[in-house]
Amino acid sequence: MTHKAGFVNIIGNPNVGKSTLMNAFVGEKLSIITSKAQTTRHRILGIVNGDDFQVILSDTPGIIKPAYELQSSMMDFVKTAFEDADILIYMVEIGERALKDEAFFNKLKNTKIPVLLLLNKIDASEQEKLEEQVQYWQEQLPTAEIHPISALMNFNVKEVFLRIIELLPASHPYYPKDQLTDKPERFFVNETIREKILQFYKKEVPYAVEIDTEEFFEDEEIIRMRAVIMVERDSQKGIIIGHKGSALKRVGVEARKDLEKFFDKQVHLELYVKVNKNWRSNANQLKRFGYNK
Ligand code: GDP
Ligand code: K
Ligand code: MG
Repeated sequence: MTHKAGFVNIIGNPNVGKSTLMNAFVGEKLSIITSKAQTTRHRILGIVNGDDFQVILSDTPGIIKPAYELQSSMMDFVKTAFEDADILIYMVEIGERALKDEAFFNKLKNTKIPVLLLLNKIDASEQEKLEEQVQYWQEQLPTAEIHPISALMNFNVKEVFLRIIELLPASHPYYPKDQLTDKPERFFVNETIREKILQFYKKEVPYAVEIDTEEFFEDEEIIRMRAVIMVERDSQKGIIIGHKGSALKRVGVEARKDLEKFFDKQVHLELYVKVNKNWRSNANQLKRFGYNK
């Protein structure tokens, strides 16, 4: 049995239904983990695993900005999306018209990467309009494969997913398949805490910090997590903790709020700070924190 794996980047205007599609894919599958962990290549939002495939979905929110900002920001994004992908999903919603951005469309037209154009929200459309739209997009992007779908109503979603698997290149999995159930969750916890530290402390401190979620235990009512914030010096430990623990408490409260939203569950988050003078240079520790280099 040949194993297939690859990166599927979802691009499109805000609110066309990209996140809804991700959730719909999840509903079809055996396992998926969402994470906002930054990796060297991708911001992974969802990995869907099967016995003989691994689909790594990446969604890029809020990319396409109002007209005056469009050119530069979109082209930056488009550049990465095109470099990274094995398959591109270009999502539009019914009634939407092509952007008058030739560079972007030329890229979409000329790329060697397979492009699936998903015409979403067809549940909210009449048949006649749908036919007109399919024709319109066929003219706009003759090289793309057009699939009318409803991400919300789960219409044609499975068919699109099967098509993705067909198009995936033969490859070993990029991420360990047996570890996905807990590791990315912990990564997400790490990243959420790190984000708060970046927000609340001055520049030098956050970069001396590494987070390790040592415990992640989920039961029916609550998820209990314990994370260590590792710093390099005693002085940094003092700063992180703050006067009578107030600074650390703030990190904990704000991180917990985000995590409860993310996991949609009550969270108990215990944080403590540890001085580890060599965390940066110790290769094994770096590996454990997810660095490859
Ligand atoms: P994103 O910004 O591209 O990620 O879009 P979202 O997934 O957040 O969806 C934006 C809005 O469109 C939400 O209110 C969704 O419920 C709605 N939506 C998404 N897919 C569909 C669909 O297939 N049909 C309809 N009627 N609404 C949809
Ligand atoms: K949205
Ligand atoms: Mg979204």
